[in-house]
Amino acid sequence: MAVLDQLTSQQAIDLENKYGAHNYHPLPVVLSRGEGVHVWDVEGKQYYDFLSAYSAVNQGHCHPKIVDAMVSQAKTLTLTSRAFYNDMLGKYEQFATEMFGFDKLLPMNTGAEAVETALKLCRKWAYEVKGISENDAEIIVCENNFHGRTTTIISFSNDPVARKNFGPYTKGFIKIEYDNLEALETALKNNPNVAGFMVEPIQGEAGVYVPSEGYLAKAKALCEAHGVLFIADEVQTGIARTGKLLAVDHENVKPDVLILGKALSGGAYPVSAVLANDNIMNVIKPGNHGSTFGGNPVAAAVAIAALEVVKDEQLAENAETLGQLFREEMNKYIATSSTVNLVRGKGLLNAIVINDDEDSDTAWNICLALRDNGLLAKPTHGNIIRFAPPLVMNKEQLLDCVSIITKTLKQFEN
Ligand code: IF1
Repeated sequence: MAVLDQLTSQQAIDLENKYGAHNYHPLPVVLSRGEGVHVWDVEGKQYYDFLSAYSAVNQGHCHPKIVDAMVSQAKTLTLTSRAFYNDMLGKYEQFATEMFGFDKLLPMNTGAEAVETALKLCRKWAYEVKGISENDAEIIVCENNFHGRTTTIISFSNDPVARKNFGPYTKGFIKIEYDNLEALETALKNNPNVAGFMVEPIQGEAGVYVPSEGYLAKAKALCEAHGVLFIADEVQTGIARTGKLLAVDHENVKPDVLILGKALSGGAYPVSAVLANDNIMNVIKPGNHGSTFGGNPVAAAVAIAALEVVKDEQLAENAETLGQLFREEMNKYIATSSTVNLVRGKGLLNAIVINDDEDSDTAWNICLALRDNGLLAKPTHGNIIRFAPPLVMNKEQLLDCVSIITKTLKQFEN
């Protein structure tokens, strides 16, 4: 079959099944076009995208400003490696550090790479600034975390599917309960080898689990008191998703190390970054860390455009307003529902919990029905459905989506 032949949905699915590794279980829908809050399948059916590529497409699909920046830079210079300077990286680093309020940025490509970068940075800081003896540094993480899929990152996951048979695992991590300040204090107390605490401001994969109010601020204060770096993984929660530029902004917390990815490029290109001030970032010297593609000129141009869109179109404010409306409307439905237990979230990162077991297929079947009714979402943990539309949505579209969702849920009421 010629590469440019138009496939049917079934043909595309069959090809992936036959020639691709089976490392995903996608919802059966084959997309071929996207614009703003909408995507279209190969048969031309239109859908609202309520996943946004796991919050990478916050700025909407194929945002013209981001695409223009990408195309124009792609026609000029794509890659130099960091063996040479390029004329875009510095501009991007200045723009992003000013926007997020840090001295320096270290550019990478994927979220997992940025998490790895933050862990390496934290360890090196621990040995060279904090004075922990070599190989003794420990980093505290939370149960039910999701930080990516590299060997080190899955070493401190507690998801058996993500971990099993990928050992031996990387040492040096302490796992504590999420949203539990006493557990954090206990882990910090009397352990001079703790170098950092890495946390998701809202646990995404765990099911959009929002911690108690004040948790992040108090956790940051505890870290400060113990001379431990507070590392915020905002790969999913950052870039306006939760109604502020960063989710930590809800509690006015300034992380020592900030990890960004996904929507840093508006989903146009893999762009991730670690930000920190000089007292931390300056431990990184030539040769310590890097990546062939990290900081390439296309990534830099795309990221500047993607961040400008967030500011110019006031996406954080929109996410805040629409998120409140969404939860209000869903709560009205839930009040009389026996199928949905609750809705939770912040901004436009939300989830509903279905009244069924974690190993039931109800949430999956609801997502299939949502698809048939023109809205795409994906279950997590069997009975939770994540709702994360692009942040360029307007009120009318959101209410249209609420009516699709409630109409679909009604099919499942008994
Ligand atoms: C997949 C979830 C979302 C992340 C945080 C780092 C990374 C992620 C907080 C790594 C990635 C993804 C990847 C995606 C599923 C997904 C996810 F369901 F697992 F929880 F977004 F909701 N830190 N999250 O959420 O970033 O290396 O993927 O660029 O397909 O595995 P990455």
